[in-house]
Amino acid sequence: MHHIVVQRHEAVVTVRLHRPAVRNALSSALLDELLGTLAPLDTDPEVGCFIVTGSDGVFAAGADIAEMADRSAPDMAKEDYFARWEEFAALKTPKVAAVDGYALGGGCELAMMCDIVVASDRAVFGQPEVLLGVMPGIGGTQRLTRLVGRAKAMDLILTGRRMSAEEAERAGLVSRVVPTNDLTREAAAIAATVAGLGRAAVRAAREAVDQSLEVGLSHGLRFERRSFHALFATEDQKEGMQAFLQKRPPTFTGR
Ligand code: CO8
Repeated sequence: MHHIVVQRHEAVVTVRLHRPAVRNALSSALLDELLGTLAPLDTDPEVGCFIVTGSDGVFAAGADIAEMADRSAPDMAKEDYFARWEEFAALKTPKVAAVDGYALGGGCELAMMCDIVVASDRAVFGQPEVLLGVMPGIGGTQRLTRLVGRAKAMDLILTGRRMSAEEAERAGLVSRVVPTNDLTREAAAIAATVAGLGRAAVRAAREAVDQSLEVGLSHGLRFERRSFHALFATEDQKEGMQAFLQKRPPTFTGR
């Protein structure tokens, strides 16, 4: 592994982007390593949450500009460049992004592909692609607009300006902002909480929330109800409800 560092602590797997010389720029090789690592773990019943993080002061400075710079339009179309990032977004295991410093371009898009975004108070988000003569290409125009609304998405994407963690939280891109020194601990605590819950419930809830970005209300409500009903086939549903009624903590088994 050259571009990421992977650590496992109980049911939580942390992936640290590690291309310090280029501010964790997201190359195709990095994506290969990321998917090669996380896709098999996505079906591992012992894994309950992923954390994606960067280094001190840089989450990721975007897609790898050097890799793209000389490509032609037919090259990009033929490869369907960036399409495989959707495989990352589609992983069923909940993903926590722990963002310190720059999350620009593809870095911001990567954070938005995660389910819970915890940011340090010095994190900076932006979609600066117009400054390079291009536009967001890993979901920025779609996810950012759904998360923060058209007015702010246009402001950020058409000017390329950066926004602070505080503004990103106010706008709905970031779940929590914490002091920089607390970032790792906070992300680990969130991931441990999620990983300790009933696996089927967490995965179904995650998928249902994301459906709200895809479909209309009545379809989404139907999807939610069907998923809710299906959870009554799990032992964790019986255990969770019985434990509540018996006034004791639940023991979830993932079945
Ligand atoms: N790609 C490749 N190399 C990079 C990148 C990047 N995204 N970002 C930084 N680097 C390299 C620099 O070239 C530099 O290399 P060298 O040491 O050889 O000169 C090294 O990293 C350090 O960079 P800086 O000196 O600039 O470091 P600073 O700490 O001063 O600044 C910043 C850090 C603010 C993050 C700055 O590097 C920066 O602005 N980076 C570019 C941010 C950006 O524009 N991101 C958007 C990239 S494009 C994208 O994500 C999606 C494109 C969509 C295309 C759609 C196609 C289908």
